Amino acid sequence: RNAQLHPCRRRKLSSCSSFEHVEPITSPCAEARVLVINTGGTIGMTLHDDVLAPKANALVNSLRKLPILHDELYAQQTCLYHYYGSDNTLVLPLSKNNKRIVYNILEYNPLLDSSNMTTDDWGRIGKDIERNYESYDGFVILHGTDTMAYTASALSFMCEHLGKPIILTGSQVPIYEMRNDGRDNLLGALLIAGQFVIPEVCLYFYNKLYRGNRVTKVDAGSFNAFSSPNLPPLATAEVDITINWDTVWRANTTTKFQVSTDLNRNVGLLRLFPGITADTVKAFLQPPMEGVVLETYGSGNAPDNRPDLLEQLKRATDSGVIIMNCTQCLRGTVSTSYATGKVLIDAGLIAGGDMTPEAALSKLSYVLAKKNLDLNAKKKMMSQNLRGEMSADLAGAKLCLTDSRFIQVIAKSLSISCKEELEAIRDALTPPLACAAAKIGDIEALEALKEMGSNLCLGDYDGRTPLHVAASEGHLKLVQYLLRLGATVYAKDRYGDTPLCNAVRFRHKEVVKLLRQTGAHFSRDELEEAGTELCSLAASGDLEALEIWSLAGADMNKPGYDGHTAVQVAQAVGKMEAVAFLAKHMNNKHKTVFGD
Ligand code: ASN
Repeated sequence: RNAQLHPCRRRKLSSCSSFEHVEPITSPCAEARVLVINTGGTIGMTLHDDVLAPKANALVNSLRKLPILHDELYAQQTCLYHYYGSDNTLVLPLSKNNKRIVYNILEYNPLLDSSNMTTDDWGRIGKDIERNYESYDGFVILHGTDTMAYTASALSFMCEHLGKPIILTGSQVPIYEMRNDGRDNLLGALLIAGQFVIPEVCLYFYNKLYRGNRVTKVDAGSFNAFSSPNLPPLATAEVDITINWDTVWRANTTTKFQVSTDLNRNVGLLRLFPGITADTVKAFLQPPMEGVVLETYGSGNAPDNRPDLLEQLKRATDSGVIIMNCTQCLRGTVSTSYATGKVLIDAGLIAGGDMTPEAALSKLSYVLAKKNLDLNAKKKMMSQNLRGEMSADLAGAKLCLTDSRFIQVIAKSLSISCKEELEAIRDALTPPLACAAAKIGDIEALEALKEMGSNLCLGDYDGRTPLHVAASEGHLKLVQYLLRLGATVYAKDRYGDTPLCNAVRFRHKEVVKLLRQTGAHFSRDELEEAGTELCSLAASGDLEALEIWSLAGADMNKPGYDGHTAVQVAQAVGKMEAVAFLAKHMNNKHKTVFGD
């Protein structure tokens, strides 16, 4: 009976009182964990004196009663509450992909209407994500819609080297009302955060997942409240959830995730309008102002017959204020096609491309707070694309799919000519070909696949990505190459294994180090299971493997299934070298932060 339960909770059963009263499930499925941070917003509001205001301590209990957002029977059958030891744990019904999403809700006090949010609140969210990063597969932030685009933009910059999905959502109508958009928004955000490794700060609303720093709120009275005017959605949740992987931003990094909460508050937004006085502009640009987003006309234009105005702008940039040129238009980019645009370059403004004002403002706040950068370095950073917030210059774009000889040959033999069919073939062929190339360490073959526009991060029929294969084979250079291309260290194959698990199993120490440096970590369940493995390695005095497990982040104090630790086992069988090694590495402790 024990064996029929979810494997990660088997061990805990003996002390679970509810177990005897329910039928156990027959086929354990994969589980993902998502942390929901409830900051407030309409989604959890109720009417008080005829106005909407957040209601504390109500959301978890009402979600628990909604079968689409919580499966109580499964929770009982798998001793969910017992295992997670917290009454804010919920679990979704089985997804189409045969996954269970277990989620914890961390509710802030006080809950805020997002109009009351400040940069301190962004910092708090960032720190909570950082603290819980290794314990969850993804994060959902419940947030009011009014300033959601600002928070999403700010978090996108604050979250450096992000490898997991962070999805903001909320609603226009409270979840407690009969007709509401909160249930669908929360459900969609949870399903995506738990099932897809999209390493971005995103915003999910009305069946669409957007890049967080590309959105703006465009409608106060519609469920379709957000728009991402210059970038198509990252995913759509219609009959199926379809991820637009070509658009997903990749961090191209071998550095661990961290959150930078330093933000400069001396920034502002100034919108040009016909007849604006030089005095208004001058007043706005006075110290302590350090960074301004100037919302200009059309493709980044301002009057070129107003020397008084231009002089104020020039004075400010000369004195070190960074002024970004962003358009007032909802869609489109700043360019230099008009004389009325060129005058702003002469005044020292930086072109903001197609950034939204929300993104440009929070980017300024983030960049200006960097203490180790001088003014020129900050200006350079402002004009660079840091998190996919602005579109790249398309000059020198990658090879067109139809240019690829390989695909041409296949297309010819299959009598295919249209672009969509070609893309379908490429996408079907890429994963197994890329994995085969990774197996033999063939970077050139991977490079050729990349030139065809292939995504080298996708998994094959077993969910194994090229990074899994390269890690198994110990191809350090290739692992580096794939990480630089944005391959995710959090991909799980059908057995639930990550590239880190593979590198540990096949004892590739350097690969383990590189993956760890990039932020790879064992899951909570793997850390739980590690004790037994460590005991068996200790019994055979396998120092090499013990070292690799330690490098991979295993807790050397973790007892095995019978309660003995590895050092006790090594002592009992007289493996003194192992005893010495383990004693030295005993302080490598791990704990789950949420709930501490
Ligand atoms: N005023 C609300 C807020 O931003 C609006 C909403 O969530 N729909 O918190």
